[in-house]
Amino acid sequence: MICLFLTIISYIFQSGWTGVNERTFIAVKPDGVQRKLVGEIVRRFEKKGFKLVGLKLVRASEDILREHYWDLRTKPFYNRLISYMSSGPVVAMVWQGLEVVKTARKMLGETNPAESLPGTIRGDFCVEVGKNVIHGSDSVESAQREISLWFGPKELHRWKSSSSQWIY
Ligand code: IDP
Ligand code: MG
Repeated sequence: MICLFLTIISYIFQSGWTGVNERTFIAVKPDGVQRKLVGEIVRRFEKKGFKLVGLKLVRASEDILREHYWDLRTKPFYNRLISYMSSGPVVAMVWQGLEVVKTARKMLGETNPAESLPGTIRGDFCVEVGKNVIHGSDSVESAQREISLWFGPKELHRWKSSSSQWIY
């Protein structure tokens, strides 16, 4: 009885309080797919220790893209951004782990590749802001909104990673 109680408490502590269930939405943009960067990008997130819980290759509809980039609708580059993002398939992913939103943004680099440090994805693989190969949610709230926009609940998978005890 005590063991069961301790197991439940430790599960709640691990998954809820320590934030290891935080999720972010990452998308390899059409230029990243065309330039064969999907494997490299997935490799970086896997090797970091994050857990993949959703992945699909999709040709995003204009409706999804306009909703996804709603905050930027008044920017002069907005229409160009929508046509860039709908110019080919994107690889949409959900990654999970402790502080994954903040860490993923660091792994991506700055919005403008010219300001992104070497070692970051944008710092290593692209040169211009209009073709910056990858998207990553900028906050936990945006991540929740973007994940529910791009993925249905059945497309997100709960699974136990055998390496998690070596990461947490
Ligand atoms: P983020 O992708 O780093 O979060 P945001 O400011 O949210 O940057 O912009 C979304 C996307 O819009 C960028 O990733 C980039 O593709 C595009 N973008 C942002 N600023 C410009 C610009 O000044 N010119 C052209 N495209 C831009
Ligand atoms: Mg953004």
